[in-house]
Amino acid sequence: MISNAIREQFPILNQNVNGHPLVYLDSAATSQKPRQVIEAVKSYYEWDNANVHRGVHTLGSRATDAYEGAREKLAKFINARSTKEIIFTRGTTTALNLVASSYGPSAVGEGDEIVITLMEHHSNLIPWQQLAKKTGATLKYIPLQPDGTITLEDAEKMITDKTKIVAIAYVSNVMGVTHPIKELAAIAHRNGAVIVVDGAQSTPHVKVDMQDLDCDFYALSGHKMLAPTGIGALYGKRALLESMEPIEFGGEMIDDVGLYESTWKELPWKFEGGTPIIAGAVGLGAAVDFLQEIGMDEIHSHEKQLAAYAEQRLSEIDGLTIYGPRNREVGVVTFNLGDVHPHDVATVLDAEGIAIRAGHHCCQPLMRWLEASSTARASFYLYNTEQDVDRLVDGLIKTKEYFGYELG
Ligand code: 7TS
Repeated sequence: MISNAIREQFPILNQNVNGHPLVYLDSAATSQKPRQVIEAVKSYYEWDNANVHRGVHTLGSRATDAYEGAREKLAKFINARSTKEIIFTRGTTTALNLVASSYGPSAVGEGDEIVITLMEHHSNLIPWQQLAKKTGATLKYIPLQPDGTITLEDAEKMITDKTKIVAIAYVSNVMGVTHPIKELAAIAHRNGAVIVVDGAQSTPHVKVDMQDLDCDFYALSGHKMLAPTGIGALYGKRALLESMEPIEFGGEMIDDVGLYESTWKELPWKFEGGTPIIAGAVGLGAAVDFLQEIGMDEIHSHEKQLAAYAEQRLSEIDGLTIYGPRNREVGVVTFNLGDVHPHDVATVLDAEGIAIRAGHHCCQPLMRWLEASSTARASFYLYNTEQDVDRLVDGLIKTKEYFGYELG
């Protein structure tokens, strides 16, 4: 069971903000960090800091072991077949851009199609838009149901033998929708396409298994799963990564450099030009340990319960519209409170010590589809409790009073 003991391991949560105990409900933007992760990064800098893959000196080997050890932990965590399939990147955005820039032009040409959905984060939309523009391919959108889900029937219609790439988020950062990735991967493969999965919002919250999902590429961000900012990863099937050219050239990624020709290191290093994000990777390794000690199934069921409680409590507030499906798998709940601007909602809540996000959440096409210029979003993680939901509901009732609405 997830308990207060877990919450206590996050030092930042133990503070007052604007005179109230902090309630942090913005983990979809970035998660807080447990002491174990903070200590791992601190200890790395205090004891092991050196550059990797070069010197023979002791600190150099310790740093290399720590960096490569983190890759092993992540590979096991997502059940990749090998560490060669894990490229460290700055985050999901960089990972998706790497696929679009390196794999994209070799796979997509005029008349081909790239299939995505209307609810993609801009990071999983613009790279494909750019690729389509450069190559003369067509970008197609799987339509959304009223609750923001997609149907496999629609996916079957959109994904054809013209499709070369299907790119989709496992979990939406706005609607809290979980897409049927395994089934979509099967449809993509039947049509000779690859599937690229944006795992920014799934990896922190549900158990993910690369071999079971059978996705070809999968992008993730460390900072959303308890690790520091600036570290993330691209998983890719080995044969695909082998066939791809690096997009960043320089130190660390080369095998032999001549005056006019050079060769690259083997996987995964050919995609990691320059001094890598060593301390970030160490932090990500510690975050993976922490998540595994609790158990992803445990985290998932805690969040599912919390999301159900939030859906129920929020729906008691008159005039509040919740977007997205009911019985969501993860703790992302997006809403609007009458015609109060979401920024005003977030400002009043902030005065109560409650942190939520307001805006378009980097999903402008989705906002247009919702016919909302912006929304408010509360997102939960393993350290949140039902009391946090209660504080949110109390804060929203205060917001209504403040803006002169009658209490619901
Ligand atoms: N994809 C999804 C589904 C996301 O939620 C985000 C970040 C990204 C990609 C980009 O991740 P990055 O680590 O490369 O920035 N989402 C959010 C959010 O919902 N609020 O702030 C950032």
